[in-house]
Amino acid sequence: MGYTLWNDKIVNDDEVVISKEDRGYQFGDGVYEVIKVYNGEMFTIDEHIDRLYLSADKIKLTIPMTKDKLHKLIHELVEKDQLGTGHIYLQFTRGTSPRVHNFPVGDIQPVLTAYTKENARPLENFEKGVKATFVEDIRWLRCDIKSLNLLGAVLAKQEAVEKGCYEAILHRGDVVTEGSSTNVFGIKDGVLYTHPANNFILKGITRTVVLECANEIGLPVKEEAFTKAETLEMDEVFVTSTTSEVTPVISIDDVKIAEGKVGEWTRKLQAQFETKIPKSLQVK
Ligand code: DCS
Repeated sequence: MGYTLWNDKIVNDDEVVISKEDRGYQFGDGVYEVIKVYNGEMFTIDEHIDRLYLSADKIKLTIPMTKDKLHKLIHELVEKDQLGTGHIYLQFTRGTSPRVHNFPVGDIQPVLTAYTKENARPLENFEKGVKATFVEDIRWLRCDIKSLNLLGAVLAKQEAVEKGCYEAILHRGDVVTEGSSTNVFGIKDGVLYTHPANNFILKGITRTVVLECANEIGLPVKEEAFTKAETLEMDEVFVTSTTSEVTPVISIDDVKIAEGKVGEWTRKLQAQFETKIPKSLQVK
């Protein structure tokens, strides 16, 4: 039996009651975060909490507790679950009320649910790299919000999986934006490129950490978009996320990137990322 953080209490999973008229359930009206836990320690927790409040603000949802209180509750959940290495899933919906599209008037309480999941780090992917496929980015124009509305991402990832790929690399017209649940990076002639953090992508927490790593190892960064054709010509390509960390991409639609080998800079970035992980579980 697992536990769920439900509003301001940690309860047994089977005690959670979600209304059929919860706006998250009916409209995807809410925001979420996925937070990595290494050896019982939450990674970049303040950054995730800050982004959650920012996403909530962008959809005019007021989270009914302070950041400190939320931090404390999530910490309690991790302890109660005795989570080692894995992640926390957390979401706020706008709450429950009779179904109308506009925000309900009157008293409506946002609904928080959060739970943990034990998950080994995907070390084999880090080591060998993964395959990807290009998929048209059909999502809305506010991808900077970590919204519960994920249908565009769901359809893209499904297409990737059906093609035997790990990730869908999304593009608007010719321009690569990000992955269905990752940020995309390319390295060409010793420069690291990634799409600027605007409304077309989610500003990944891992993305920020990796840009920091690049600085630390002397790899110049340009936050500039690149095209599909340019992606295929990159010396190295990789994707990042909370759970994927730095995952090398070795082919896109069966076209090999750098002869299908994981590049030197990617290895250096992985090693630098590793130094940031608390009580490091080393990649062997
Ligand atoms: N871009 C999109 C569209 C994402 O959904 C995510 C994370 C990222 C980028 C990377 O952001 P982080 O580095 O902050 O994780 N997606 C989360 C998800 O839905 N599952 O795992 C991570």
